[in-house]
Amino acid sequence: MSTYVVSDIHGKYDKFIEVLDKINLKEEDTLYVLGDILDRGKHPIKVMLKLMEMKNVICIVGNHELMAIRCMDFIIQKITETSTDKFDKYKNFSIWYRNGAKNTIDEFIKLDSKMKFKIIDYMKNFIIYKKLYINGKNFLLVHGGLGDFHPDKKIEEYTLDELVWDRVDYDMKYFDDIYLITGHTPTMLIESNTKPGYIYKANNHIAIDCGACFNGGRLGVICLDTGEEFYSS
Ligand SMILES: [Mn+2]
Repeated sequence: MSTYVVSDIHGKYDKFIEVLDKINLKEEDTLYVLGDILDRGKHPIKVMLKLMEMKNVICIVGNHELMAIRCMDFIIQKITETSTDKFDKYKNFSIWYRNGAKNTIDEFIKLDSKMKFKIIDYMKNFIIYKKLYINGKNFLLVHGGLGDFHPDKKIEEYTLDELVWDRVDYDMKYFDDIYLITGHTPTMLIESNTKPGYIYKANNHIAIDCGACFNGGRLGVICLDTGEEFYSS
């Protein structure tokens, strides 16, 4: 019974299948997906459909899923009326589109309507964070960071944006007894990182977005029981 974490798959279906093979995920294992499944890469919806059929996957919401949830209803509807409410939706759509939504939309609109609603429902059930205790170690899993961090602030007190959009300061140790596992920030962009392209571990941080959707980036997976790391080519 092992626990694995992956993040920021961003439509990289082949890389995802490759790391799944490498970890040899068993039925009794659990895979946490730390958000940003959608956008940028070629097959975001194909990845989502794969996750939906896997029984041992738990998804945590990323900012790209948040943007998508706000827009997918709008894509499905026929736009026949003009109201001020619609302008807000156009605005949301434009933000999502500028963040790499094209491939997600191209795949999404080809689905039948039952499947479209299934995907929306699936994403609406994503959790926001997860606390784990494994082999004597505490872990806190969240997509983005702990925006407006304060040591006494309880996880429940953070806003959705603070957990999903804000970035972690990797030079700062947030907790003495909790490893904070985050995606959202590709490890090659962490200034103090001496091993770009690898999972970053320092100051009780574990940053696992190895930039799969960028040139030279790859998909990283960590096993929380052993600390073992796995990478796509
Ligand atoms: Mn993100």
